[in-house]
Amino acid sequence: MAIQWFPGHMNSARKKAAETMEITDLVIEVVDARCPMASSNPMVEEMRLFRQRPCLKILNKADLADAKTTQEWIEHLNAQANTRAIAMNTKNPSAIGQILPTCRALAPHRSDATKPLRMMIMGVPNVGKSTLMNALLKKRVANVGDEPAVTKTQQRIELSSDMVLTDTPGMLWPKIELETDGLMLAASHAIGVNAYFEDEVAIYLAGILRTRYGKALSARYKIKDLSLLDDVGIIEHVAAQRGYRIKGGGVDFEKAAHTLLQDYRDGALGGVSLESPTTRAQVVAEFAEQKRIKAEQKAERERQRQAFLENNRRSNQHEDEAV
Ligand SMILES: Nc1nc2c(ncn2[C@@H]2O[C@H](COP(=O)(O)OP(=O)(O)OP(=O)(O)O)[C@@H](O)[C@H]2O)c(=O)[nH]1
Ligand SMILES: [Mg+2]
Repeated sequence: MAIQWFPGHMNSARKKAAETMEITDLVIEVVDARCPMASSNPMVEEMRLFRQRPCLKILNKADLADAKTTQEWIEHLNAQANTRAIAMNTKNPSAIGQILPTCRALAPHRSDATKPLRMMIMGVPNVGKSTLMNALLKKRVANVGDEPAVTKTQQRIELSSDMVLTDTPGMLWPKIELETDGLMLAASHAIGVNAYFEDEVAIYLAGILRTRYGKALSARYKIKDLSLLDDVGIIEHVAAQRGYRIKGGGVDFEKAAHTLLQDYRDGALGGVSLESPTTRAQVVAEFAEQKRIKAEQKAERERQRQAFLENNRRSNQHEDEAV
């Protein structure tokens, strides 16, 4: 089952964001560097393109991502029209100085007190929007916390006489189409814990770690021969290695699943990226192909239904004529 999370406050946040977009010159979209496309909100894209606003994408939590893959994403995103991308670790924001000059360059017509540059920070929950706002202001004006949906309302702050910044609540969208996007968002802690099963998400994460980050995975949990374990086996191994047991003696799978997720979230496995421009292109192409096949099957079923109805109609007509 695809993971979905669109609580009521996000619907209000969407309406409010659409209003604020009208009086915004530039969107700063904070995405998760470990899954920059899965964490790009299509609603933000739609709103911003409707108003033709440029976008600065901040690939945040870059300290937790695979540096090589993050660089590939930066190049990929910088090739898009009206978009600039910067990798960032807002907890240790040494690159923070790049942000405002890049924003100015994206909206050069807004540059003085009569026409201040109006920026809106948007993004999925728990990705670091408020931390970024605080870092830009160099003081704590917004609450931050490691759980989705800390910020509940917009907050507008003057950065200087010619720059205004609005922080917004984290937003997802009503239907996450790609199942793997939901899994990536849940693994990266952008989704409320009641909207998914941790063991399902951890099994997905184990699959990525096994195929792409086998060395770090084996080192962390002292796995001797990773080729002997499948995704579920990895979590069972974590449980055994940590001594997680349930009453009666079996392994505590849920606790081990939680540990794996927490280690990924804390960076204990080193830099991990869940998707790259190449894997993304593959997933999108597969999804489009599945959609095409489903549409063809639906059309074929409809064709058969119409043929059946037509046959019925003809045979009824035949019988009527015979009487
Ligand atoms: N490792 C790491 N953690 C970060 C980074 N930026 C933010 N965090 C942490 O991520 C968590 C969420 O940060 P917030 O700034 O509250 O995120 P937000 O996007 O405002 O979240 P909502 O308001 O809930 O949508 C906090 O625990 C931050 O300390 C980063 O660059 N690297
Ligand atoms: Mg916030």
